[in-house]
Amino acid sequence: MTDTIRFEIDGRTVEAAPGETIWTVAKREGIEIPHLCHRPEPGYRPDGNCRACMVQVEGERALAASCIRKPSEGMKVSVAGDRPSRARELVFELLVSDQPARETSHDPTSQFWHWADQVGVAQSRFPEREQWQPDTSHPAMAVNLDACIHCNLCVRACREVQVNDVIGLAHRGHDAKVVFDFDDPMGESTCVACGECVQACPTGALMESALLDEQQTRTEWPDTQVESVCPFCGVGCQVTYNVKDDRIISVDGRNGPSNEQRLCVKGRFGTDYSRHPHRLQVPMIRRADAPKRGDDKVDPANPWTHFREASWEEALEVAAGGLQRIRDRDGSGALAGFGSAKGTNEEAYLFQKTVRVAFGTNNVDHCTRLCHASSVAALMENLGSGGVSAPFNAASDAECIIVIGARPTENHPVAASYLKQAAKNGAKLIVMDPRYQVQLGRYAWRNVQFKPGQDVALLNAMLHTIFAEGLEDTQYIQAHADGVEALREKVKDFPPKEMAELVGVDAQTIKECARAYATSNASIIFWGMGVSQHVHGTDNSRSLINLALSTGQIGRKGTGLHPLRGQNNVQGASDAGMIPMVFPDYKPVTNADFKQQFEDYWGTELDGQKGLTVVEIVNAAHDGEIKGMYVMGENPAMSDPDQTHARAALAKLEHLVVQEIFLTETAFHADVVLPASAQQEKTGTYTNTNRQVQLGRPAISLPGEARQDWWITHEIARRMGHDFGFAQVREVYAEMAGIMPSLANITWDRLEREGSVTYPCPAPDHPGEPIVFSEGFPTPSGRGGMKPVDITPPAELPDQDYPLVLTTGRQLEHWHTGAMTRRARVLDHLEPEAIVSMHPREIGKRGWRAGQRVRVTTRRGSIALVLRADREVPSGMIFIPFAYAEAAANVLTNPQIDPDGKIPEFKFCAARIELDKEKQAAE
Ligand SMILES: Nc1nc2c(c(=O)[nH]1)N[C@H]1C(S)=C(S)[C@@H](COP(=O)(O)OP(=O)(O)OC[C@H]3O[C@@H](n4cnc5c(=O)[nH]c(N)nc54)[C@H](O)[C@@H]3O)O[C@H]1N2
Ligand SMILES: Nc1nc2c(c(=O)[nH]1)N[C@H]1C(S)=C(S)[C@@H](COP(=O)(O)OP(=O)(O)OC[C@H]3O[C@@H](n4cnc5c(=O)[nH]c(N)nc54)[C@H](O)[C@@H]3O)O[C@H]1N2
Ligand SMILES: [Mo]
Repeated sequence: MTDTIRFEIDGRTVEAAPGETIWTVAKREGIEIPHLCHRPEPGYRPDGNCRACMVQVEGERALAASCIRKPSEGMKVSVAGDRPSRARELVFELLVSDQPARETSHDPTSQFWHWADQVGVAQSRFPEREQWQPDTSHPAMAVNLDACIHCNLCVRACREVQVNDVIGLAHRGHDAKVVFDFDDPMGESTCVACGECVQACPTGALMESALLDEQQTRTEWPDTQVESVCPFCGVGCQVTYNVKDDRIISVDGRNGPSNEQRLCVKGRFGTDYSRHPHRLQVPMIRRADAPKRGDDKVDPANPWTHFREASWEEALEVAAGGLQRIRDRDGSGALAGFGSAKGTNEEAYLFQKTVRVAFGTNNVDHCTRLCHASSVAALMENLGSGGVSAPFNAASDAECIIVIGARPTENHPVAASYLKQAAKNGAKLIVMDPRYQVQLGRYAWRNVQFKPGQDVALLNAMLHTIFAEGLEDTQYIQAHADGVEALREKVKDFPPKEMAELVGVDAQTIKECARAYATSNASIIFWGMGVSQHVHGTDNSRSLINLALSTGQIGRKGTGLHPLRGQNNVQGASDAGMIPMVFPDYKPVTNADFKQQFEDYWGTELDGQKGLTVVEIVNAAHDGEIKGMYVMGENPAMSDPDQTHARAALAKLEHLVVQEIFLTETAFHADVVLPASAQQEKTGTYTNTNRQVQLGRPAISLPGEARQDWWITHEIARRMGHDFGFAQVREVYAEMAGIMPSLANITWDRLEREGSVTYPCPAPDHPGEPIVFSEGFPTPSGRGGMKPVDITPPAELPDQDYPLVLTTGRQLEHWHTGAMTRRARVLDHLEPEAIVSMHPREIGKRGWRAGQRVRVTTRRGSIALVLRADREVPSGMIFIPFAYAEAAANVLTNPQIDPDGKIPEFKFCAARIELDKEKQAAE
């Protein structure tokens, strides 16, 4: 290579690529140079402030910090020489003098002490400095500034890597001090507990408090470290589980392609749910004298009022026998299964195979139906593929980024860090959401706070501007997209000026956003549940596709369409065929050829009719048409809309088998409860939102008699007469990969070696294609489709009795129905109770106070919870997260569904709020 720089380190000739520092080259050459303020991991800018990495450059008087100094041709660098060695020693001596003595230090095995040992400085000859008070105000992290060396890594971690802007360095010189916000205790600051600073801190000044005793001394060290993936969201962060005595004591971010070492509060501090005492440990069968199903709640700490213990043999016989009985008597159509997007690809594949082969029906679905079903419907219809066109990290290459109906700082926090970084580096970030987004909005070029349910009006108005001003990409359209004429005609009816009032955004802003998106060299769109969870969710997504195709903002670097996938394995579970209309890899069940292909592969006859979807299955159970169900790793009694109806449906089932890790609200209704494996206990692959297939490994053992999910499903199929003959997980993977072209070139061995491979993958040594659709689309014509769409109002509009719009969703700390996160110590501590958010002005107008108990009522039901003041929520709207069983949002929500995606309208219904009279009286 011509740009290579040749220079010498300690007399050895070495080569540097352009931009590389002396430190990086030395490291590659196996020459260790101490470092404290320098972190070679991605995202960290060298700062050169601690001077632990000093080297001598021949001919220069002053020593140089090797972490920041770049070599030049012919330069002679001395690392081991006397002068640089003594200088580094002195640096460590000074630093050691400022540290608590090693025996009482917070982390005697920290990076700092490691390097002090290497340099040979154990004790200092300088006097010790004054003591600091520990800051233990945060439930997950302890701050002990007596060990702080002002290396500034935590500041860079917080501001530059995770872009949370909480940590700063106040004062100068000897008084310099790390502060949170305005020198607040960490636990009272705006810290979102991503823990990046803890991971970066080289001295133990910032540490996981779980590793420390009361004297702030480290007492816990891992005996093993296991490379796995995070169990929570679709970002798919790679983690290292640090394990001691069969318990995860801490979690670190690993250098995965989607997270580059970053994590969020759940991944880092929330995996202890798997060791919660409520974990199911023995198979259970409903007692003959138990109360009627669904009539009352079961105490997960004492399930014996409703269930009795059973052996695996008995439990599996009863579970499979009940399903078989219904199949024999009422036919396959009387059975259905809900699988899990939290489980592995192999579990999902086995689950859908069991329903299709052993139950004999396509009635198999999962939470994707409640999630991106409408997005996928629109994407399949118009682009021929439901996956993302580019990874979220592509935001770094974009000039314009639209985030619409998604709240990534809470729901995909690691992805959000890339979006915030891109915005800080100059990309125009446009946030479109009825609820203002403080965290992301700070970095936005435009915050478009528009009226809920008006996405089509807003997006059509943008398209109007694009066509009216000739900003469409005619060349791209000619080459790759159909339907432009009809679209152009349609959006003529949506001039921004006329849409402004309906949408609640001035025409100028709409036009500016349209221009920015259309004219930038690379624009990318991210969307989430605010787009998909409406009765017009598919139309919303069609509009986004229209935007991308009309402007050619897809298929190139920095462009694309990215529906942020929610669950850790919702992409994989969908790919694996846990969808009622399609076999694995989206092969329509109604297509005779595909049916034949799968019949041959599985050696059995299959059902050629589309199965029912989640909400349809619940309705069919309510109507008595579905009589038996197998639910694995989903909690529909909490996550389905119109909960009273959903639970009544579950209660009506003749036979319900629930395979879970906790006794959930769904399991309350079960006849048989099968104790399964948590993510931390199993082997398997997961596919994240970026289409990266990644390997998860077991870190801890199964509790009690719990068994692996895949084994349980396999047993149920076997006991219904279909022995698939798998002995281990990798065999399941091999069968999947054998019939799923999407997994071509991605072998199990490869995943064990590489940890992560993106599909589609063109060759066994290729890392996979992060960006797709550069040469057109996987549709029959090879072209994408633009579809004109009209405004469909939400199914239930506010009126006199129910004057407010109720929207539901998530919080950073909780996972969906709370089954897991309310059993995670730190997460539960951070968000302990059910709340409804309302703008403080609206609270004031009613003469109420935040913190009061209120009652929220819709046409479906009523719940009582605590009122929270939240400036993000616009007037006329209230927001409720759906994680709290004691005040379940889905008691209130509207089950009306989108005609194409069959997704319910979780984001919009009419509601009323009043003070909770009973509670006020009791106070
Ligand atoms: N902490 C946490 N993270 C999660 C999850 C979790 O439970 N907890 N769940 C995971 C899953 S499965 C999913 S699907 C994702 C979901 O992630 P997101 O899609 O971010 O989910 P939500 O919070 O439900 O809603 C997103 C946004 O839609 C906005 N919105 C409401 N109504 C409208 C509307 O009419 N139009 C538009 N454009 N926006 C609207 C809301 O104000 C909200 O900001 O998160 C994943 N990550
Ligand atoms: N009101 C309202 N409702 C919504 C939404 C909304 O925005 N608003 N969003 C919808 C969306 S996008 C989604 S994705 C759904 C999510 O709905 P669900 O999938 O029903 O919600 P989770 O709480 O994630 O349920 C996962 C269950 O799996 C269990 N589990 C975890 N790991 C394992 C495992 O390894 N093995 C087994 N066997 N079990 C395991 C957990 O204990 C938990 O009970 O909710 C939907 N419902
Ligand atoms: Mo979801």
